[in-house]
Amino acid sequence: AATAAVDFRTVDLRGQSLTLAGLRAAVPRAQGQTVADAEAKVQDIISAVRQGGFAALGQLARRFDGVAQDHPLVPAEALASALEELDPSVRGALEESISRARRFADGQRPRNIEVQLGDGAVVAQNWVPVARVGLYVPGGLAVYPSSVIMNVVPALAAGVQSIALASPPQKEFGGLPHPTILAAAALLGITEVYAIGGAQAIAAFAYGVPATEAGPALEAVDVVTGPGNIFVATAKRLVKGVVGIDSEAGTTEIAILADSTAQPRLVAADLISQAEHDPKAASVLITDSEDLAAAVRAELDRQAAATRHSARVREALSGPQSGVVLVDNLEQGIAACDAYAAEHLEIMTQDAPGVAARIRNAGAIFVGDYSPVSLGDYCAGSNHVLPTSGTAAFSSGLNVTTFLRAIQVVNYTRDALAEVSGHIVSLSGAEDLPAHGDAVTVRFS
Ligand code: HSO
Ligand code: ZN
Repeated sequence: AATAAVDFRTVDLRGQSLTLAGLRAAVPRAQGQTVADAEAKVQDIISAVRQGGFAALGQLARRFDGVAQDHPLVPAEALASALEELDPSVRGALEESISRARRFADGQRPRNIEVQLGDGAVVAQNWVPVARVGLYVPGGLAVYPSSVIMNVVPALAAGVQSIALASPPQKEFGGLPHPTILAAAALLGITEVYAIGGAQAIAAFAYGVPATEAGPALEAVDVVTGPGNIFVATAKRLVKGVVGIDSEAGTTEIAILADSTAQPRLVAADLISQAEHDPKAASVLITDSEDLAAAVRAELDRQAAATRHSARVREALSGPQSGVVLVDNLEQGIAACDAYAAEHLEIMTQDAPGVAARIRNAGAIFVGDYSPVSLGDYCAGSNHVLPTSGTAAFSSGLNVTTFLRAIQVVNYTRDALAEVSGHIVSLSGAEDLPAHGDAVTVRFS
């Protein structure tokens, strides 16, 4: 009902000295519907695409998207006309977003290095782009032209030569992806765009799809990236190893570490902004101030009632994955943030930059009152494709290096090899692999 309050639960960690494992178990998390739960369903989809190719993709498009489809490749004319018809203010915003993302991505490009380890002993490391990538742009409850930018810009900055993009077919647009997505792709010069959604898009990219009478083959890629729902994140986990992936960028999360100096109105607005994505989205406030927690609750009730996607927002805020975590002090707050490993972490405390510098686990960190997650979603220059559900403890948000490999190049002279040949022979003996040693000594006999 429109007047229902938000049921934002409390996890009270005060007075407890929990280990990292204890903290991890205590912080709010989605129950059920994890990547592991979705694996069986997603494996069926991947197998269907591998076996049935475009015919199977057509059946899945009918089943999940309600459209008839012979071949998912988007015609060049559709890309061109989407760009022509793009609203000028949206075009201006996309261009600014692209420009900032480009400047930051260019700055991210790692430098090749060369280290001299002795006379004539040189080891270098060269960053080399992968040949071909498949970028996924979601389109379920919302459409995400911003995600086109977040995927494409770092791939271009890395120097990737072949870029394919997929986004779900939309019934109301004749089975093509949303026109704003097509326009964003066209703006970036991307010409290979497919109307394929969800896990089936990830499978098509990973394994490739043979040509049919209806159209050309979709060539398999080296790396698949992009955000998505639980099924997309699961598909990426399942194809990892066949291809590279960025991270498991699933259902959105925001955590906010705030103290008594934070402004409840802003805290609530930011929690709601990400809850808007999905009824399963997670919004978590971590604070040592009971007063702030109470004021944020009141603001959540007020703002959630007034927002456009009220029902979705209330469901997200009231789920087990959302709530307030009460801590004794900032110290415990930082530990809770690290245990939670949020996709997005906002710091709204005194000395926000100092606190931000102490965080170890987060997909991206937003510092102070004027760096909301929405800024990062659209126009900061940072990337919004970020690891979710705790995977920020070991993976990074999408960036230029997602599309690069570091190739180490060894170049020793005769004298430089001679200098370490005795050590090689010793170690080859210790490992009972004498042919390794022989391969060195043969050069000097
Ligand atoms: N917050 C989402 C990205 C997004 N928000 C796109 C709006 N549009 C995941 O980081
Ligand atoms: Zn967002």
